[in-house]
Amino acid sequence: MSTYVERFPAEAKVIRSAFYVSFVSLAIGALMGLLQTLHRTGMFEVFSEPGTYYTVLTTHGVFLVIAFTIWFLVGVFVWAVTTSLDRGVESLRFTWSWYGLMSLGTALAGIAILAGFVDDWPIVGDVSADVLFTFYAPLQAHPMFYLGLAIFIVGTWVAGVDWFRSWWVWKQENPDERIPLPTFMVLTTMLMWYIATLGVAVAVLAFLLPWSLGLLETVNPLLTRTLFWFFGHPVVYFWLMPAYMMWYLLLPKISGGRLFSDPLARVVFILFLILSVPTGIHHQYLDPGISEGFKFIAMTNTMFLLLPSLLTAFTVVASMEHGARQRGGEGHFGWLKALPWGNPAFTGMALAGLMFAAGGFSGMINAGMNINYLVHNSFWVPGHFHLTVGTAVALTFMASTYWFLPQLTGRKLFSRPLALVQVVLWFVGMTFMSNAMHRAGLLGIPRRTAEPWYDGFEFEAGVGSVGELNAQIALGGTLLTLSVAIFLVVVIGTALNGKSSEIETSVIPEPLSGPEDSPLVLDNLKLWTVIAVVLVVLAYTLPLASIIDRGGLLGPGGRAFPMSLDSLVVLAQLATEGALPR
Ligand code: HAS
Ligand code: CU
Repeated sequence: MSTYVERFPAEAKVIRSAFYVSFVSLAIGALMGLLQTLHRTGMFEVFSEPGTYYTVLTTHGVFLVIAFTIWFLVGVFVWAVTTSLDRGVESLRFTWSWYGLMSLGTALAGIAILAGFVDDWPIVGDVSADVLFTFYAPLQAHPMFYLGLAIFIVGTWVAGVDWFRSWWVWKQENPDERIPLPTFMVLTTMLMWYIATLGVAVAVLAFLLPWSLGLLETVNPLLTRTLFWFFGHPVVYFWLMPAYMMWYLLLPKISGGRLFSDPLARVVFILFLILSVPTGIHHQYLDPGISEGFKFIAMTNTMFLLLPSLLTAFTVVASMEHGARQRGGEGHFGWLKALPWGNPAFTGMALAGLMFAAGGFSGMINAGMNINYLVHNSFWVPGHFHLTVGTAVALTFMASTYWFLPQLTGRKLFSRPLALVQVVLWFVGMTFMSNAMHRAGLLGIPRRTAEPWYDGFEFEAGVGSVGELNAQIALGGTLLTLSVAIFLVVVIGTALNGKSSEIETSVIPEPLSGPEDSPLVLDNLKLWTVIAVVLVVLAYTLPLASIIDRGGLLGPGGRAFPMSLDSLVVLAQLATEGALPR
């Protein structure tokens, strides 16, 4: 019983089903990426109506960063919890129930977005949700979009309950054991996710949904933006932490070695739990209505948040080096040659890590309050996030699929060479595209515009010419689309492949420094959650209070009941003085 599907056939089916939704979303999103890259660079005018550009961009963004990523990671989390606790899920029915909720949510939100491609539907009229993946006001979507989003997020919450439940039951049977590392990573990620999604839950349920249903006349745009970024920053770690999990668990194993340090890995995930949320305001350095002091605090927290990634760079590279030396690698850098470069799962994840070093660097630049003024809302920002979510995460997910699929199906990977070409093509395509996007941003070229011709405005400077940059972006984007197409061919080919008995064991080797070296306090999830909540309260109470105070809960002039905190105070005074019925 060495492969996962032999040990847990029913769970393998859940994971496969999650992966397939993820891959369909990837296909739709990637196709939109191709249209985008050709249109934005003026290579080919794909749409003549500006509105269509936003429908394409929203489809691209939401299907990739919400559906592709989250569907994939819930599958990985089922794998991590069941293998590391060595027990199946407690109730398959319960597991399929969150799968069902997430599917319903995806379908509703997805249909609302795709419906935007047609102007007027018979009977229902205009249905659209061209609000981009940063769906705050004043952009407004059809209620079906917000409803779908809410159901999808509730689905992920229920999934978290499933994993916590497995852990609790396991704990009753193993009271003195440390939480196995993969489960520890899942639980800390989910705790972070519960805190982060409170922001988007309030934004959607209290404001955006009632507003799009016509129950509220107005909303306060700055408030919904701030609540969005309360969630919008930590969501990037919801994507990254599963990718890190694979770097910690699979990269050392495939390199032929063992994880360098279990305690360091635990520290990294705790740092993400406590620091991911109180930083969201670094997306709002240019928002009027939030004082500089609050922005400065967000910047300071962001700089602390670099730490877990720097620790990861160290731990993961050290583990790879250990593996390479086990395989006979020698010298200061000579060991790099001994790594298993012929294995697409390895090469894809290693290249994803290399690119993330650059993406992390552009993140540090974004995070500086003063230098952010230069790059904000420019093409630089898509350059940054195509290296992070678009490579560190997406390429890791695709590469690890090459390891997972044989485990989940008992079938041999279809064409290793093709898979290898796929991951290298992604790396090359992204090098062209993201580098040129960063440079284009420095020239002042904006992100998110339906008009790539910029009304004849010439963006010439020392950094390069627009024509050359556009050519690189279009070339890179086309290579990326080709890479996704090859990925899908390998996935489908594997699903159709014959069963094989030669699949390697799924057992993850013990770390060099194991849990016995980790201080017990690291496993005290309650403590870290309390600290995380306190930090969020400290970072967000005053900014939110001042936004509501200045702009009203529903915006200036909104039909809000408490127009401002001041008026609440006046009401309270009147009530205590007996002037108002209590
Ligand atoms: Fe970011 C904007 C700051 C990380 C995603 N970011 C965005 C947006 C997205 C995004 C989607 O402060 C755009 C949102 C929008 O639509 O407006 N980001 C940061 C910082 C980090 C960071 C400080 N971002 C990410 C990650 C993302 C992501 C991760 C997705 C997964 N970002 C910002 C800021 C903005 C922003 C501002 C707002 C910009 C604006 O003005 O709008 C840090 O977490 C980065 C830390 C990373 C490192 C790198 C460590 C290196 C490692 C590699 C190890 C190598 C290996 C391979 C394993 C310090 C871990 C070895 C291989 C061998 C062969 C040896
Ligand atoms: Cu951020």
